[in-house]
Amino acid sequence: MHRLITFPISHYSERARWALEYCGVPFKEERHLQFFQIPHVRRAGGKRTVPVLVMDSGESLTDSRDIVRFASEQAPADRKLLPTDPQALELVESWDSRLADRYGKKVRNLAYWWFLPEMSLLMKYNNVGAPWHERTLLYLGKPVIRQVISKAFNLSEDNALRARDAIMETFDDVARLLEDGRPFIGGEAFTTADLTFAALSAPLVLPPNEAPPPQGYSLPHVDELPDGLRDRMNEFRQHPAGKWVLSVYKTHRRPAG
Ligand SMILES: N[C@@H](CCC(=O)N[C@@H](CS)C(=O)NCC(=O)O)C(=O)O
Repeated sequence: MHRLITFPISHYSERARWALEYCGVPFKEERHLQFFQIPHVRRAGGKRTVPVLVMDSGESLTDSRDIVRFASEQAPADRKLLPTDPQALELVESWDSRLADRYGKKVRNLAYWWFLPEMSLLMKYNNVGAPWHERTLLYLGKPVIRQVISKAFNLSEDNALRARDAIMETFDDVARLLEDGRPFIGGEAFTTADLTFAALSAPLVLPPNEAPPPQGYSLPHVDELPDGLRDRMNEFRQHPAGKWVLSVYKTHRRPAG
């Protein structure tokens, strides 16, 4: 069985998890917490980021993009995530890269900026399914985690505002693309561009997870948020692109079979 090394709350991990489940590739998820992933990732041949897929063959895929492509290769014909038509493929790949490279990092920074002050709520979802000793040590490190993460990602009010504006630009671009009535970014078929946009946007719109914990993506429920945070999140949840993400989670966050 392939092993997928993740953080429960990582949106890049969700991108890989969703692709594997959607394409019907069996795998076992190994959830770790921030910093504790490093030895596991290194042993698997990665640098330090999750997700990493350790395949049956012993080889590893150390980037979510490669895991999505691997999943699509294994998928039955009606679950492929890459179009065969060259023009559609070009559009899908260019969106996929733009989203995965720049956009995903902006979302991570804004989501940490929002959730770090809500440490108890963050920990409740951050830690789901991780080993008990990692949970205990992260809990003990709680007083410094906020500073360490803030420093690592250079979080500040100004940077959060800049991230919000860049994210909104992408939301507007996606909404504009969908205005012609197409159901998906690349046209008629659900592809990696849709999966990537939805998975990487999930921390901003909080789609409900229908799988029993510790399966699926571990995110707070919108009703648990303090009012101020819920209001900020509603800007994304009520945007046409945000509504589209929520609807795609409902219709396409389903395993094959
Ligand atoms: N390009 C990578 C990015 C993955 C990434 O940034 N993962 C974050 C979690 S969302 C991570 O592992 N951060 C831990 C670290 O940087 O130490 C991919 O798509 O797999």
